[in-house]
Amino acid sequence: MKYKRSDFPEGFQFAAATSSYQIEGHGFGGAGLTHWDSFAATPGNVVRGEHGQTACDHYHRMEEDLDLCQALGLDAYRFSTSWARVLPEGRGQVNQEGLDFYDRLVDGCLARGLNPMCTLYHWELPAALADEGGWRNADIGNWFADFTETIMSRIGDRVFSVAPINEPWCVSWLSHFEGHHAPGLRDIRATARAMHHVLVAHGRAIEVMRGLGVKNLGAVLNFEYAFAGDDTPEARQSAERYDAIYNQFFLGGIFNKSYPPLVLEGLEEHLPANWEKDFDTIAAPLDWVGVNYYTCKRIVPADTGWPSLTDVPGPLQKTQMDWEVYPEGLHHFLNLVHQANGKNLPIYVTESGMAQAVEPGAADIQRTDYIDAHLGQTLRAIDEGLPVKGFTYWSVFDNYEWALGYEKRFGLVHVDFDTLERAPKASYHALAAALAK
Ligand code: IFM
Repeated sequence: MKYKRSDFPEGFQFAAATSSYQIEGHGFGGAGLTHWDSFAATPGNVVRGEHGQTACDHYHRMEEDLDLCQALGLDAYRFSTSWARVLPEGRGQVNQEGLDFYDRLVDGCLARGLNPMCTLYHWELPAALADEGGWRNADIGNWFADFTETIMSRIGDRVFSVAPINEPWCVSWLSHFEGHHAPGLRDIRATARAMHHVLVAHGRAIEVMRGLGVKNLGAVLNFEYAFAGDDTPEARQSAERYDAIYNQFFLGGIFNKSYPPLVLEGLEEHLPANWEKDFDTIAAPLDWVGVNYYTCKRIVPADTGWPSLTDVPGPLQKTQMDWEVYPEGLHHFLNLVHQANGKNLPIYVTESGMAQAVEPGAADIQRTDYIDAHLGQTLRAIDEGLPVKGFTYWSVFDNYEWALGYEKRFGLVHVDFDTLERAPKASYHALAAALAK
């Protein structure tokens, strides 16, 4: 690799990430059903109907998996807790086995010198709460606050950092407007409510954790660079609208107590009553901000209702996801987030990575190039004075890529989904060499 640990400031955190449903195996340890189980069981939603019941069986192989993170030379491990593993019905009865699992996970990180970076929710909503409307139901802020209290009362004293919700855009827009993720809705009213409630839930969780004395609380947002797909004013306006929905809405709520006018023009009439009154909760002060960044999109107008846009293919190199590789976008969003928070908050790249089908032992050059290019843009921002404090690769392991099942391989470690055998790829070894102290 081109870059190495010594190119970065002292204390910079090199991390890698996973999430609960994507690796643990939700069939184990008394976890309750989630909306991903029923979404995956519905024909046509997920490639080959694949689901997370076994996934990487991290539930039983956690020690071996943390050993791999340690041997890679990481400073931190970013994981998530499953709401349905801790509270199988979403509320009420606690699954002690689930709490014990996350307790062992945090201690396992600490024993290996890995800072535990925790995300409370990475998309596996308990099915019982989905039955009650899930993210559309205004009560979800309180349900999520109770879950936060339960899990953080157990592990909150030992985690390095916590973010309540991974990628609010995916939880709301992708899942309620585009219908690509659970619960698979395509409904503008549901979308507006989910977008707002996800931010209220974020704020309530921060409030609860401050009360418990949990330290180092942040938000993890995802971003996609929006190019105009052609040289017309209409394409430029469409790209601005896409940018407002994807990149500005959640930042606006959290740091500016407002939503962008370009989003309100389509969503305002569908928001819950008195939505402005929730901004004090939503904008609870934070200690850091996380940027998840993978790619760019080329946006053109579409002859549909609001937001009247679609995307077209671009010319850059693509990954197995068919996503263009545009590292400069990361630099753009580090700057955007820096300006938006206005408080010089520490920024972490909490996810960046690429999928490519690579067998163990084979060269993995596109992945190491991708990491190098995104580390380069991170370093560029640091050199310009931005307080970027860490970089997290997605993901440690090949895992369940949601509606695309198990074939999209983001891992530094290859997983054979028949035998569940782990095998570090060439990129794992290259990164280990770059991180060696
Ligand atoms: O696998 C996902 C992850 O769950 C959230 N961020 C993007 C990754 C790649 O699509």
